[in-house]
This record gives sequence, C-alpha cells and structure tokens, in this order.
Amino acid sequence: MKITGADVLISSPGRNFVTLRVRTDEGLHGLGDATLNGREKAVAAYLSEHVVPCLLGRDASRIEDIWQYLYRGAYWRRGPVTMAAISAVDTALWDIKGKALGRPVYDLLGGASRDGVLVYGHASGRSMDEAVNEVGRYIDLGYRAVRAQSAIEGLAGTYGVGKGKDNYEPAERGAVPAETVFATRPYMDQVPRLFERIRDEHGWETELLHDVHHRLAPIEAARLGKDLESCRLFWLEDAVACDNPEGFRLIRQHTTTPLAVGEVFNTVHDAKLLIDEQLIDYLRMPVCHGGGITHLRKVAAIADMGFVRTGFHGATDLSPVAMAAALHFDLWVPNFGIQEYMRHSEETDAVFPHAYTFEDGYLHPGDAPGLGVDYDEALAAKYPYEPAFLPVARLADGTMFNW
Ligand code: GCO
Ligand code: MG
Repeated sequence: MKITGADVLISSPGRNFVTLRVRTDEGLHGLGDATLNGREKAVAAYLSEHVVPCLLGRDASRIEDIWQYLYRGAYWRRGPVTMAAISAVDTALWDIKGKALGRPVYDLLGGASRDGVLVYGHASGRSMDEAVNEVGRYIDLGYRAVRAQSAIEGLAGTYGVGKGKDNYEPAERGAVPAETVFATRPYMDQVPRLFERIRDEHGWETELLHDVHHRLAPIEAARLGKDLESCRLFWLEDAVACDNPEGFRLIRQHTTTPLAVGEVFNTVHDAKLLIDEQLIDYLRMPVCHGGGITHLRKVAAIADMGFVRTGFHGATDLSPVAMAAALHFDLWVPNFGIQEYMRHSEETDAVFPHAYTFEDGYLHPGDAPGLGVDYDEALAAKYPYEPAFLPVARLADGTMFNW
C-alpha cells in the first residue's frame, strides 16, 4: 500500500488545529494531530515543506522505518516542532494500518489491558468558592478524578482558570501573546487552603490533582508538596520548569505527594533521568508531541522499568485525533495511570466525529478500525485559522517569568 499524498489541514473549530491526512493508493487514509498550541504554522510548514514530499511513494505499512527515516534522517533531531510533525505522520500510519486490518489500534498494540481509561476533568474557579463548586459539578458529571485550579486572590489571569462557564482555553486570539502576572507567595499559601476546602466539601473518594505549570523553584515545590500531603493528591503536576529535571531530586526527598511531569517533553531523552532515578510517578508526554505511538511505546516500556506510570496530556489543544490515539494507547499500556480529559467544544467535536465515549469516569476508544476519528473537511472550511498565542507571565515588578 503506497502513500499517494498527504494533506496538511488547518482549521479553527473553537480553536486552532493542524491535522495531517495521509492518503494511500488503496483508498484508505489516516489522520494525525499536528497541533502545537500557538505555533501551529511552524509544524504545518515543517510538514508541507520537509516531510510530505518525502512520504510520497513509500509503503504505508512500514511505520517503524518511516519513523526512523523522519527522525534520524532529519539530522536536526528532537524539539517540539519536529517531533509534533513526526508524531502526526506516525499516528496517521497506525490509523491506516488499523483500517487496513479492520482492527482498532489498541488491538494492534497488544489488546486491551483494562475495560476503560480512567480520566480526570478540569475544575477551575475565578474564586476558591467557585473552584470548590466546580469540583462538585465534575463529580456530578461522573468524574472519579478532578484537577482543581483557582484564581489567586488579588491577581488577574491565573493559569488554569476559565473565563466563563466554558472550558478553560489558554490560547488567546490576537497578534501577540496576552500578558499575565504571577506571584509565588500568595499562590503557595492559597493552594493548600483550596484543597482542604475541597476535601471538607466533597470528601475523600474523588482523586484530586493540581497543576503548578512550571512556576516554582524546587525548594518551593518541595514545600507545596509537603503542605498538600494531608489532602492526598493523586498528583502534583509540573512542579518546576521542565528544563530542571535535577530539581526533582530535592522535591522527592521532601514530599510523598506523587509527582507528574512531561507534557512539553518530546523524546525519551527528556525523561531519562527522571525515570532512571525514579524521581516522578507519572509521565505526561502525549502521543501527538512525544513521537507518536511508535516512540511512545518505547518510552512507556522504559518508564515501566522505572516504576513510572503514564498520565498523558489531554488539554483541548490536543485534537480529538490525539485524544483517540491516546485512548487506544491507554487501553493497552500495562503501566497506565490516568488520562487527562478536557472536553472539546461542540464545534470541535462536530469537525472531528469520533468513536470514543465517556461513561462513569472512564473513556473508551471504541472498536472502529484504526483510531475511530474522522475529519469533516466541508464543515472545517467554515472555521478558518486565526492567529492565537499562549500567554506570557511576569512578576509584579515586571520581571519575565514562566507562564
Ligand atoms: C494541562 C496543560 C495545559 C497547557 C496547554 C498548553 O495540564 O492540561 O498544562 O493547560 O497549558 O495545553 O497548550
Ligand atoms: Mg499541565
């Protein structure tokens, strides 16, 4: 089965997405998500200029060889743009293989290891009251695990807090990034109070998670982890900047709060030290940024050797194609932990009709051949791309900080 073409599809049904559609001479096509939030056009150009021409005429069934060709052959290897592009090709080829064999992708990986994929939803509030109530709403929706984020009192525009009732969406349309302000001290004081209130109000059955979003120094993260111990979190995420893996040595020595990291990692080399030294509990690198299914299954195997479980990134900027790929992987992977699941908007869901379903706190990828996701090109045409950026953050005195 030969690759005859590949289309780089850019649309904005609710938010921007880049989707790769690989076509074959047997009439089958496969989809891959190539979205890199706020950097969409960089991946699109990498694909159309440097990848698609090299795919033409290749045997679509040789997934591993094509992965090696794109990774080793690039010379400039690794990095989010390159790896998002490789991931999209790889995911599309797994989709094609599943369709060709008439089997869901999870079956090709080794079959289901569980009946459903435990997911966590996002509760957030512009005040602590609102955040506590939102956790309750998610529990009522059937979630067994909920991430909670609240605006920091006195600060506008805290990471993780939605603007209205809609899903939290960090990217903002505009020609340049929005500017936000962060302050460490009130943040660290408030988070333990938030979780104490959530436990008081909603009890102990629901798993609770929190995302620090790379904003603390190791010694600060160590203290926050300690302060949260009595609330029994499922995990504390991205406690320090992603370029400071050694920082986890210090955090680990001080707290028993489980640690998750890796949504911005893109190869196993970003995670190696953390896995080898067992400094984390969950690895968040997803299929669409972590080299596709082909690379991620090696990463997951290495993580398993270090007693680290998976907990893939699944924010709304990962399209339903990425979500489906994650769910097939999650249903199979032996060392599964949890999957993030932010619901997409209705517009997004309509452009990407999909077979996965949510029930009782679990997602299931469905049994359609391949990934079980489609792309409605006619509908997508109604939502043209609009430039959007992730925000940047400064401290109160104007110093640039980590968003
Ligand atoms: C999460 C993430 C997101 C990211 C976003 C960036 O844990 O879901 O931190 O909120 O900020 O995906 O594109
Ligand atoms: Mg995160």
